[in-house]
Amino acid sequence: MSAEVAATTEFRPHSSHWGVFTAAMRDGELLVRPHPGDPDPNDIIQNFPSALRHPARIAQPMVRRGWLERGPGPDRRRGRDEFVPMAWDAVLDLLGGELQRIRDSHGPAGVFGGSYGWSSAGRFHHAQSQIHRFLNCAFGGYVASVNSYSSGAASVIVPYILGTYEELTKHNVTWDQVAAHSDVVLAFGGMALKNAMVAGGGISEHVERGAMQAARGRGCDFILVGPLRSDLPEEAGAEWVANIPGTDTALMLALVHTLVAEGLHDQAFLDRYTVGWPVFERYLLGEADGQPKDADWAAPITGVSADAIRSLARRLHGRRVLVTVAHALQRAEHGEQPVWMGAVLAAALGQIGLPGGGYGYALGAIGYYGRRANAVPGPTLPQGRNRHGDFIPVARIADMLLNPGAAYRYKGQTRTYPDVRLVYWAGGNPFHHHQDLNRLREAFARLDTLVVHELAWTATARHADIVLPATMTLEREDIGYSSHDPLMVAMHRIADPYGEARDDYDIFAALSRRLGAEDAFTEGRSSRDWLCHLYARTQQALREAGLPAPDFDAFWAAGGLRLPQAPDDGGPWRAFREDPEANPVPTPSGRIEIFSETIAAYGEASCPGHPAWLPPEEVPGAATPLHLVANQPATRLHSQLDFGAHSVAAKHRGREVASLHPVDAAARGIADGDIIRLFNGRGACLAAVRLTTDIRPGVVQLATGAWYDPENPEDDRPLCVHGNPNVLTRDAGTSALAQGCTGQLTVVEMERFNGNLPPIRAFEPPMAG
Ligand code: PGD
Repeated sequence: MSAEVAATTEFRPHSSHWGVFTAAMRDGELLVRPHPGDPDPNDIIQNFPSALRHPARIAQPMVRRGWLERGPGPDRRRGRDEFVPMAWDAVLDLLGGELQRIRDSHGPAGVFGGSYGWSSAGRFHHAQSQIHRFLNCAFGGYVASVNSYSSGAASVIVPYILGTYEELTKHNVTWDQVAAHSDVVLAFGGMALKNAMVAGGGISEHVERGAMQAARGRGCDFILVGPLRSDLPEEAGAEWVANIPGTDTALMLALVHTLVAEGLHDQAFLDRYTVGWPVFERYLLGEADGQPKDADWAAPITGVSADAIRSLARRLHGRRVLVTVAHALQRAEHGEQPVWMGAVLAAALGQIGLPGGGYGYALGAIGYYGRRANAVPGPTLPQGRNRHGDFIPVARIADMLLNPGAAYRYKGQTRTYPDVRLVYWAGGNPFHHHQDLNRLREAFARLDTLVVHELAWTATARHADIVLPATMTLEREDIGYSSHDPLMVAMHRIADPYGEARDDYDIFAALSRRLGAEDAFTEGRSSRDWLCHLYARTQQALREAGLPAPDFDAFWAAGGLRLPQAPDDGGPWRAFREDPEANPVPTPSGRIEIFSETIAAYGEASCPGHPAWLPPEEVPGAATPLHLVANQPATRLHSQLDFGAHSVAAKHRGREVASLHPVDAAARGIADGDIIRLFNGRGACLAAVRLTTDIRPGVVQLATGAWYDPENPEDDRPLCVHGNPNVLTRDAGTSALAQGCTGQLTVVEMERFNGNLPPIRAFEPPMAG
């Protein structure tokens, strides 16, 4: 169904989550150039040329031998078996039959179609939207997932305490305001440029480095609180407060305690704009539990001296302070607390709603946060209505598969895990994003059937029963759009599909036909028809605003369209500050909730009615004395195109590189460039060593995204020879309130690896027999 457009030798526009670019095929080689208007392009686009025709791509449909021979059912051979190539018609008949069987015997409750994952930037071929539309329109519904691995705790707690998650956190303070107005940016977890370099849907301008440089040039102080100095760029000239990972809530409590003890807090702001301060203050001052949360109390918890905490608090008084909290902090045990406590610290400083001040939750976490919103809507594929309605919090997938029928808590409710028999994934890689991968393997072994659409042989594809090869974004047309970037991109097709790969849309259209619901899914449109149809929404909005509204052909020929943007007027927080009665925030009280009666009434020990320091269960100890920070990588997005040259070049001896402090290395006889084994009770992986003093002693950092590569897949807990930290992380929710992912932080031990270095096989296609 893709429009038949020849691969192009001219440079044509395209887009990715890591930025807008142009590309061309010349003499069989892919050439990629960043968007000329981008002040700070993302080098990750240079993964494309080597990835396009890499043998890690999936060339034809494949079915796992054991599933083919014995039929659907639980099987520990998943991820260990060989694959049988199959023609498209035959494999679609087989899958159509299996979907019918599941629907007849289990109904929509038998299928998990959450299919979490970032897939690609184009708004039509976005795989997660395609699969949801297919399951809704052609299958009759599915068990869905809610929230995200990025912000599972924050997106749940914010509506109780601040209001609308999107508006009141990530977008309320802009980079322009920081450049022009902030005196102090107090960044918990920093704002690493590698994160801001990425934006869902693709952006044409990366502005963060320039904004920090401008703010710094004006005299703004950046203060980075976190174990990794690299979490703010050099341009910010930041002071570094290297706290123990996972202790930011205690540090914030002590800052607020100092403000209160020294009469430096803004009581008038708290009285007018918040509810619940008196309850919280009793806890803060120790009237509730006998323990004041002062700097002396926080010092041993956080690893920051009491004097440093007190002097930091004093420096915040009377200045335009912006408090930011990175997504990373809430991707850990009790991740709700730093999000909530960051808001309380900002409220106590009284700056919320002022230009460049207040609370910028997650500012810098993604490239389109802190930017002006587009004034007209962009294209979105309608996903239909899921009539089934059941869901799980996204990071509870292994729990669900291992414990059908079990009860769990979420947002004050007791819910029950469904009995899922078939999991269908398109556009995500749970062997990248999920925690405790050995447990995930156990969970997938319980299924009848696992179906995966992928462009490359990720570990998820290797664990599937039916693997359908999907085109890569460069091999199809689409529209690139991000809600806070003015350039809507006509993404031209650059290259022909690899092997027999097909667009996810075409695969779902063919399956819909087999389920007797083709029209319900396609509405009679080809891919090109859909692009025209989705574009019409933006065109109509432009026309209604009295602005030039080119037709689709003109948009396509121009390669893109600059969209109007809303003014930077301070948004809902400014309006709230000016008149809280007329412009309440959408919380139960209409104010910032420092104490939430709703949350308190849920009675969860893991998330009480006001922010609190809740010591984590998992702390360094004798067997695992080090913290492991498993953060986002810089040379790829998550695990995408890990086989691309830019990602591979950043590895050492083929392994992902872990950063550690020379003191921790010396204590174990480890030198720069060595290979180490990182391990804990859940698993083990190899990594290469980079020694640096820009990390707090006692902390090891290993980015996510190296493809899971078990040395011996037959083992229950194989060594990952490549460096995927999710073999080590813990599969537990942030709290009973949100059940978010806690993958950012765990505890480990390490040793020098002295054995023969096992080869990396993650990028070789699996055996086909
Ligand atoms: P990606 O590697 O982006 O990871 O998890 P996510 O699953 O999104 O996976 C996308 C997959 O889609 C890739 O395998 C890619 O090849 C495939 N793909 C791309 N385009 C297409 C297409 O058109 N069609 C199809 N069918 N497939 C396509 C990310 C998740 O990981 C996120 S968002 C976060 S924030 C979490 N972060 C952490 C963390 O900080 N620490 C740990 N330990 N773990 C994390 N996991 C989470």
